Amino acid sequence: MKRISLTQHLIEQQRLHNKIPSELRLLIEVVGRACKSISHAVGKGALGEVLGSAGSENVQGEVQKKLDVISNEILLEANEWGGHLAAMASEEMETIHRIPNRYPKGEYLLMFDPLDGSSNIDVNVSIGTIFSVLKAPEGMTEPTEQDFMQPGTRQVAAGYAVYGPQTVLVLTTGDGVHCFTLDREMGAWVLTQKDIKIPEDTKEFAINASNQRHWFPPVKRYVDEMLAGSTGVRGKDFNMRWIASMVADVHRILNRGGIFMYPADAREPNKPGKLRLMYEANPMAFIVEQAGGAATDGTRRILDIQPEKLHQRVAVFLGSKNEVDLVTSYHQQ
Ligand code: AHM
Ligand code: MG
Repeated sequence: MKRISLTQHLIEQQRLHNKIPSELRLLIEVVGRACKSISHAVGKGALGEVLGSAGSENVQGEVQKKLDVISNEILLEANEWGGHLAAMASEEMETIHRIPNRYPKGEYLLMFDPLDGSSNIDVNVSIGTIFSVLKAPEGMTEPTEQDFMQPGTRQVAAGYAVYGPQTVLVLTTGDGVHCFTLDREMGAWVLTQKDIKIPEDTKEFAINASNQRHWFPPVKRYVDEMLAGSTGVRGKDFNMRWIASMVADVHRILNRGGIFMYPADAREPNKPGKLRLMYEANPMAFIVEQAGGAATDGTRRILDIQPEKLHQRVAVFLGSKNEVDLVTSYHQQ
């Protein structure tokens, strides 16, 4: 097998489509390098004394794990000095992180969830990093939070890494979705899947069913119909999977289809869902759409939502197109 590295892939994409400026390529490679470091830290586990709580909370009131904090630091440090960024934002930081004055500034804005699936860190289940890249608005001098308030359609790149049995990096720059596997001995990202497509139909769904009693009627109806199996209105049996790491659930769906749901529910009417729009839902929606799937918040296309706050939450339905369309239609009735 001819091995194509991440760098070679990006350069060839640039030659073919003229869509990946060298600054963006550098940015993606730096994020890829940071993900290698995170993968290394995750892989050490108890031996690296990286497990357990950091003894702090993030802005969303969630207890930070040591690896959440370490991963955030790795991404900040890796991306600060390259000159490709104007600012960064992270699940683990209350407000944006401007590039320090000692470094040159670039025209991109980077957002990330440094380590997604925090509840799985200490139990050796797949976790990952999610990132999204926007262009800074024209004429911006000193970046502010407002400069990040762009809908997901404006993303120029998005991706995630999964730290699982294998470490993989899944990436889109708007020309399909490609997957790279980390060759741990060589320290290289090697292209292993090109132009991934999500099957339009599926018999698999993912939702945290312990919240069932709080669901709104459209979600209840949709899940009940799947659970009714082959004798119900859907006329087929469905299987359920829930890893509690969005990266791992989305990666399964990308590879064999399925629908992932984290709906809003009746518990907190002002808190639509658990997942964050800017660095979880948007990048995943971009990837899923690029793979031929769909992503909505039940009524709207996620990528069309105009963000209002950095840590804004959103309900998420994404994956196989026909299923996302169906559950979305139940919300619209
Ligand atoms: P995190 O960013 O704090 O790790 O939270 C996001 C995660 C997702 O990866 C996952 O889909 C979801 O939370 C799991 O939630 P729950 O614990 O309710 O099943
Ligand atoms: Mg997360």
